[in-house]
Order: sequence, then C-alpha cells, then structure tokens
Amino acid sequence: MCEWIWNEILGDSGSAVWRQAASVGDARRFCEEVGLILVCFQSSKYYFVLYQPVDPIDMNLHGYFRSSASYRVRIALNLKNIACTNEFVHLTSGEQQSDEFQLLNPQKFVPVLEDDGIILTQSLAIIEYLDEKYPHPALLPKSEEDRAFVRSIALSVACDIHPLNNLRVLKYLEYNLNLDKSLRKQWYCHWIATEFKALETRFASFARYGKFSFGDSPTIADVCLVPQMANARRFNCPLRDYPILVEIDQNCRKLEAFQKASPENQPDAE
Ligand SMILES: N[C@@H](CCC(=O)N[C@@H](CS)C(=O)NCC(=O)O)C(=O)O
Repeated sequence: MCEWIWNEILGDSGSAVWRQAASVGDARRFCEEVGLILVCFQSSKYYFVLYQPVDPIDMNLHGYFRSSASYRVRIALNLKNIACTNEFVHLTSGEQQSDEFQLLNPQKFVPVLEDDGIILTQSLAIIEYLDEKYPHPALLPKSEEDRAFVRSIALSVACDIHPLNNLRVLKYLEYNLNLDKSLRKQWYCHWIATEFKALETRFASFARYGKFSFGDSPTIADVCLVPQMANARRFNCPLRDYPILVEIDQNCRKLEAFQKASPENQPDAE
C-alpha cells in the first residue's frame, strides 16, 4: 500500500515489515526499543511503523572480546539488528599471526567481516559499508557538515588514540623497550588524556551533542567513543575531567545494542 515510502527509505536492497501501533507514542517506543527508524502515518484507525527486521544474513565477524575495533563493529551490527556469526581470534595468544588469519587480513588485525564471500577489514570501513548496505538506522547524519563533525570525532578516537595504545604497541613497549607496567600505563593514559581533553573541549564549544555525540540518536562517533571509554576505565585512566564524554558514554550504554556488544558479554570473554 505504501510501497513508495518503502522504496524511498530502504532502496532496492532493504527489507521491511509493517507493524501496527495503537498510538504514535507506542510506535515511537517500539522503534526506540529496536533501534530502528520510525516511519509513521495515520490511517483512520492505526499508526504504522516501518522497521528493518533481523535478516538471515551470511555474515561472519572475526573479532576478540577485548578488541575495541571489534567492539565498534559489534555495536553497529546490533544497532542495525543485523544477524552475524562470530569467529574468535585470541589476540593475546597471537592467533592473529597465523598464516590462516593473514589470508583474511595481512595487517594481522581484527576485526574482519566476511559478508557472503566479501572480506572487509578496518572497523570504520566495515561500519560505513554496513551503513550503506543497511541504511536504517543511519549511523551518519544527513547534512555534509554534520557528517564531517561525526566522522571527525570517530577519527580522533580511531586514528589518534587507538593506534598508539594497541596491543602490538604495548607489547613493543614491554618486550623491546623494557618499559615496566607503570610506565606502560603512563603511556596509555597520556594518549587517552591528550585526546579526551581535546574531544571534551570540542563537544563543549560546538554544543552539537545531545544525549549522544551528535543529537539524540547514536552515530559512528558513539560507536568509536564507547569502546575507547571502556579501555580507559580498564586501564584506570582518570575520567573526571571529561564530564561530557562520561555522560554520552553512560547514555549509550543504556541501549541494548551497546550492552550486547560490550566485552564482558561476549562468548569468548575471559
Ligand atoms: N584501524 C584498525 C585497527 C584494528 C586493530 O588495531 N585491532 C586490534 C584489536 S583492537 C588488533 O587486532 N590488534 C592485534 C595486535 O596488536 O597484535 C581498525 O579500526 O580496524
């Protein structure tokens, strides 16, 4: 009956189902719960809700419970309600170095996403791929300017904090430069503090944040920020100087999509 909305919203690749809701409030609540877009219109009797259901998709995520780049992809998959199987790569025992894994990713990094024979690496490239293929809910805002803002937050985390504190870097500090645990922690928290300070200032002065990094729905900025906050907590880096980051992180972690993606809730958690 409303094929045009369907097509406009989802394009050719999308799948959708109509649901009936007694009121617009119920419709909204339903969409919030499943984390998908609400397209609501009133017939004489009902409001209708459009959502993208869990697809029986042939996707496989190679990841590790504590990997924050894998954590980002898990959040994105959950927000979009995309079904995916898991392959666990035990990073601390070096499974990423195996010949078999290097066929998937010569960089020896998780995550790797296999989608129907396509092999994808780099968490942000994977997430944007998912966002293009399954556009709802969108993880990037509509306007160019807003997209640039959200990407800049995501990239601050993914390019300017995370690579300095990655497992292979920490191992190099330990085994090649003989830095003890407290110096490694100092290194870790130094890079967290440097970039978190800048992010906090950014949020405070641009005031584009709402419940989340940008407005009131999660974007790739949150998808990157939350795992980095989890890492900062794991290394006991002080967070008191970043109240905005803490608040955004707390709001995100109220959502099931973020909870289900967290390291402690993964089957390979130790
Ligand atoms: N830029 C990459 C980074 C991937 C990455 O650093 N993965 C880490 C886990 S979070 C890893 O596999 N580390 C293995 C190692 O350091 O040996 C991405 O975003 O996917």
